[in-house]
Formats: sequence, C-alpha cells, structure tokens
Amino acid sequence: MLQIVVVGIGAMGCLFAAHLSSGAEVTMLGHWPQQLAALRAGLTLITPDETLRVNVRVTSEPHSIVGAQVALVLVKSYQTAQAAREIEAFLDPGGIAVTLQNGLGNDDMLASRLDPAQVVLGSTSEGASLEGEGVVRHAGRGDTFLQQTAGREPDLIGEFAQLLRRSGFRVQLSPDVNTIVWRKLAVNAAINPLTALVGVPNGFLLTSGSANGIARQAASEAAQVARARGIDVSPFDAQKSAMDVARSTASNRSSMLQDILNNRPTEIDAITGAIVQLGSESGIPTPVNKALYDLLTFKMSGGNWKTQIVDLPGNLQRTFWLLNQEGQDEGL
Ligand code: KPL
Repeated sequence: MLQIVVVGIGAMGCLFAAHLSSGAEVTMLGHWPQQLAALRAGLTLITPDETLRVNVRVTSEPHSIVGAQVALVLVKSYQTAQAAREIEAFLDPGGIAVTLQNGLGNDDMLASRLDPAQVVLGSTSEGASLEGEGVVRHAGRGDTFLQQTAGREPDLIGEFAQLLRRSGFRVQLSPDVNTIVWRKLAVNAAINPLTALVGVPNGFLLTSGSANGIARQAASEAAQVARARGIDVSPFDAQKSAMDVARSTASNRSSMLQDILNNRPTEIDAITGAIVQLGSESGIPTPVNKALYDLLTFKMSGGNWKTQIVDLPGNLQRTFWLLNQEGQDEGL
C-alpha cells in the first residue's frame, strides 16, 4: 500500500484524506489544535449520497512520520514554505510531493527545499467545505490534473493517479499542468478578492453590473499576463470560465471570503499579487488586479476599504463606488 501524507487539515485535506484512506496508508499532518483533536476521534465525510465516518492517522509532528512515498500538499499558499520544510523531514528519497493548491509559486517553493524532480505540479477543481471541526462536505465534483513527467522510474505519479481514480476522483495526467493552473488562477482572481472585499457570495458577480465588469477585467488581465509569458490562456475563455464558476457556485462563499470572515490570512499574494507582479515584469498593465490587491490588503489590515477608493486611478473610482453601492444590499 502507498504511504501518503496529506499535508493540510482544512477542507481539501480532509476531502482527499477521507477518500484515499480506503486504498492507502494515510497520515494527515497539520497544526490546528481543535481540528487535530476532532480528527483523532474520526473524520466525517458528507457527500450528496451518504455520510461516512473514516479513521485517519493524524499528527502535528513531521519527524514522527517514516516511509512516506507521497506528500499531498493542500495547505493554503501562505503556508507552503513551512510545509516544504516539514516535507523535507519525512519524504522518502524516491518520494514525490504533489501540490494541488491555489495560486502561483507553490511548486517553486517546494522545490527550494526538496529535489525539484520530486515536486509534481497539480490542479484540482474539487470543491469542499468544513461543516465543523472534523466534518467535511464534498461540495462539488471536479477534475484533478497531475503533471506527467516522462521517464520517471518507478512511475510513482502514475501509481498515485490510479489510486486517486480508485478512490473516486476524476484524474488526468497532463504534460502541461501549468496552463491549467493559470486558467484556474484567472477564475480565482476574478471571484475571490472581489467577494472577499464586499462580503458577498459568488453569485453577486452575476447580479451586480459593476462586480461583473471588475471580475471580467480581473480574469482578462490574468490571461494577458499568462499569454505574455507564453502560456495559452484566452482572455475570452478566462472571462467565460469565471462567469460559469460564479454561476455553478452562486450561493457559495469563496475561500478568500471565508478566510476574511474567520480572521485568517488569505491567498491574495499567490493569486492577485502574483498576477500584478508578473504583469509588471512582462510589461502588461493589471490595474484592476492592482486595485483589488490594494483594497483587500487594506481591509485585511483592519481598514475600511471604501476610504481607499479615492486613491484608485480615476477611471476605476466610479466602478468601485458603484461596487460599494451595489454591495450594500447584498453584504453578508
Ligand atoms: O476556488 C474557489 C475558491 O473559493 O477558492 C472558487 C472556484 C472561486 C469557488 O468559490
């Protein structure tokens, strides 16, 4: 049996650990005391068809883990540096670290501590939310992609992909996961900071004219930055995907909004911040992502984002004032 360590004990970590534990030796690694205590008593998985109780091994001590062939990284992007240090302590020399996280740069951060050949870029559109400590709801089925690397022996990625499939996930090996990561990044850039800023569910992007325009522009800028870097993301498709996801998750609170509501850090740097930075390096203007970045980081530092609208470029001020107006009726 494969020895798998799921790094991260949030919703996505719980979802993957619950499914994988039927066919592998799974250990969950994390540092959130209440969640660790709840998971030690058992993990509850709620799907549309059934509610399952699963026993998983849980630890907060990376040095206690021996013989891990796969580290499945599902921490938030701002925790990746710490995760990389921990994985370095326990991963087998022939093992792999698979990242299915949001945002850019997670694979590079893992590769800065591990052998880069051990790092596998992945992406997933599975949806999960925590209903309470130790209780995860499988909110929506999605696709999972793993980077296919030719000539790797033994083919641990292929074996892990098979295990994921047997555990109920839709998995494809792809030679170009980076493009898939960028396409998802464009969707996250459109939905997450805006919903977190105004405090609204994802469907607000479809009902508010100003939010719709801002979201489309954020997705389009991300696509233009991708293209400038030789990655095949069409601005039209990026906008369409963002709107499709907003529709299919209309009543959901985005992960970034949940982070704000729970006073946790957000993934703004690995999503919007990365687009702004790479845009500036590639000579692609990203004014809407920059505005979202500035306003949300101001809000995260405890400020009132509405007071910052006057500092935006002239053409964006009206749009964000309207956003503020339209958000008043919908705010959570
Ligand atoms: O992935 C998401 C998130 O909340 O992080 C989306 C797709 C935006 C759904 O809410």
